[in-house]
Amino acid sequence: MKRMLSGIKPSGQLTLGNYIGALRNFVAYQDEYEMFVFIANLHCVTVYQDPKELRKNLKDAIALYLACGLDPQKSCIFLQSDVMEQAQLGFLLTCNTYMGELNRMTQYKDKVAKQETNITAGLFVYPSLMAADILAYDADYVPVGDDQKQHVELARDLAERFNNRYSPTFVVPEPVVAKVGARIMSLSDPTKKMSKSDETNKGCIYLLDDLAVARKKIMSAVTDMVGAVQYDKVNQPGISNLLEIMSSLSGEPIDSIVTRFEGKGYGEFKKEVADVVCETLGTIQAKYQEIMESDIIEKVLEDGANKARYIAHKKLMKVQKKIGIEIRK
Ligand code: ATP
Ligand code: LTN
Repeated sequence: MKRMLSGIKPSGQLTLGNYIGALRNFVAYQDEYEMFVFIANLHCVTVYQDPKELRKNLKDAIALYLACGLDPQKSCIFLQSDVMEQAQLGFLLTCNTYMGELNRMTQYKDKVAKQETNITAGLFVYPSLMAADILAYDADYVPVGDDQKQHVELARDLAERFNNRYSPTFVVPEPVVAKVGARIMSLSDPTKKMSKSDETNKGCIYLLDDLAVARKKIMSAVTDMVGAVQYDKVNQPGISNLLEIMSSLSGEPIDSIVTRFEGKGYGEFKKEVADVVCETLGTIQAKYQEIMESDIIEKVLEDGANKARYIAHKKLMKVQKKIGIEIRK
């Protein structure tokens, strides 16, 4: 069975973008692959987080993993910081990454371009840690949204570099980006990604949003003056985004939705999008409540960390021997 791995940062409450672009796919893949899914809590602190909020977001994220259908019997679910080997491998890979490569990472470049202050060294080297997350487990595939593809490509480069410099050690991973829903846009500005850590973003639907609030956000989503429900990302980014949301949640192809709404107004269309979204959120939230009331989270994390640590430890030892910093057999 091929192995698949991915992670989400608990840098805020999980969004509909995270669900459509990531979580939903993890759930679908867990029957087909040996799945490793973790909470990237180390990645998360590359930007300052309020500790109290972080604790809440972290627990909610795990509960939402389970509520969205990740099954601990099928997937190894764990916390990044529980596997110290991952961070140690991260350091070793940082020593095999060039500054120029990190300088080229769009996520970092965007922050620099926005003249954000207090960009940390952790944020700069984050892609090398992400490579370690992936390479420690010999993941064959890494399902991610569009914005993370470049980081997985760096992980490939680092794996190949290490394999060539020393000897074959790492599996070279492949990014898997879904055709529909890889980049859900903000409802208030459909030229920007729907992002959980964008505080000004009113166009973001959180998985734990009150259903009435979520409905209102959709009904007031920015559209255009064209007046026809069509998939045209350039001229109708708002409507196209709603079409992607609806299609990925209902399974109905975009073409078929477009045909059904021929000659109909945006109000009617938005109402149906809101119905589909609220149905999804309602189901997730009911399961989330059950999970929060149980004591399953700690057990899941403990089992996940034990399984993950075993694999990452073996890989780290192998790497350290090849580099020459470990002399014991
Ligand atoms: P942040 O705002 O802190 O950067 P984020 O919401 O962009 O966070 P991440 O934790 O970086 O989310 O992403 C987790 C996964 O969800 C990644 O695979 C990412 O590509 C995917 N993802 C995030 N936002 C979207 C979106 N708007 N559309 C599709 N996929 C998304
Ligand atoms: N950087 C990713 C989260 C992440 C990840 C990973 C995803 C950290 N390590 C390894 C896939 C594989 C993000 O911000 N979404």
